[in-house]
Amino acid sequence: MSKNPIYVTQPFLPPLEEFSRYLQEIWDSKTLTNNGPFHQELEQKLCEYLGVSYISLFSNGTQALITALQALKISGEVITTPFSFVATSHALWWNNIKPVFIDIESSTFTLDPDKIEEAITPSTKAILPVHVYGNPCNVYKIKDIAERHGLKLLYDAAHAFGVTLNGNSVANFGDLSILSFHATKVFNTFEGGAIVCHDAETKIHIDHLKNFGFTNETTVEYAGINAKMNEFQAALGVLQLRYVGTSIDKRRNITEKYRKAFSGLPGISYLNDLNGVKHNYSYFPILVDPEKYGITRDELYDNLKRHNIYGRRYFYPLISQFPTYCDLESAKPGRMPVAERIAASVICLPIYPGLNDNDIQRIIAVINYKKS
Ligand code: T4K
Repeated sequence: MSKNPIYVTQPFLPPLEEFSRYLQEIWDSKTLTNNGPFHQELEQKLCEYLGVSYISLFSNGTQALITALQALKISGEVITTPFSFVATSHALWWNNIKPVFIDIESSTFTLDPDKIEEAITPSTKAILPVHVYGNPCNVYKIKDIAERHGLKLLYDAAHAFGVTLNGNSVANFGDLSILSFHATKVFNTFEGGAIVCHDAETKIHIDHLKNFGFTNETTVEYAGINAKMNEFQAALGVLQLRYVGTSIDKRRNITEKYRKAFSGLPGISYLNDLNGVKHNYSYFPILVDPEKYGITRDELYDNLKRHNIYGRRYFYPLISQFPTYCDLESAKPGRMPVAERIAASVICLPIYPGLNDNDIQRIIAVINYKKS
């Protein structure tokens, strides 16, 4: 039995002494939240780093999603993927919107554009695809469908920080995109998130919505929420931005080691880099084919655990299988064969900047030897 536990991820943290200077500034200014100087600095630096026009910071990605749906005034039905973290559909549910689940593509695990049109009804108001694991959706095809049917398009880009498609940030696609800066993400502010939008008017509207709907000191125009990012999170974000490029390089390095180790291993498959995409290597999902590999996904998952290695079966079960959603017509078993197959065979292996070579070899050894 090996010693230290290895989890699916571990947050990157900058040197504490560097952060203490930022904390001193907050202590001196006594500005803790409500669009303070670090908040403004982070918004500006993120626009530059990501190559997006406007960004509005949030306390977390889920609040960003919920607020984005409010900003777009969505009601009725929204077409979405079952292969995501449950926050994607919960944001719809919290807005009284009915999710309509459709299948995913086996090449990227993202929403299958060819399944969208048959799911559109008179109540459909929007499409909510997810760039799952940071793999860009088929954004051009989805845009075309949304435009032809007059649907809003909101991307859940929680996994896609820094990902570009043909040189353009994936966060630039759709009417709005949301990001997550949770501890488990490529870029973290402990908790945090953002909405990316295309024009100043929309940003101002979103900023009002996340601050109770206040439009000035005495006017409340909307039933807004409190979803503001505080100065501690924003200051950390400013510092984290200096390191995120190196973090992504380390993740790419680990990805290459995994790919090399598993290429040709019967029954284990993984995705390669996609054409035109600059990836962020946020996750390393493998698919287990029990016929060829010899043991099932869950047996491998348990073997890893016995070796103190905690992969995660993201995203199993499918969102559509949870009690909140399983009675929906679109959630019925058998309707989304690709998503069901992927959810039944996936394990995300540990990947994070601090994962050292010994630990990588430990993980590879268990997968190569199957039964030990
Ligand atoms: N949309 C999508 C597609 C998402 O994936 C998410 C979040 C959202 C929207 C919503 O964004 P946020 O509101 O979260 O900003 C985690 C995260 O909590 C969640 O943010 C994330 N997706 C989801 C994919 O993963 P869990 O329940 O798997 O996390 P947990 O606590 O089991 O952490 C995994 C491992 O990471 C732990 O075993 C150890 C390590 N870890 C975790 C934390 C929190 C640490 O070392 N330190 C930490 O502080 O959900």
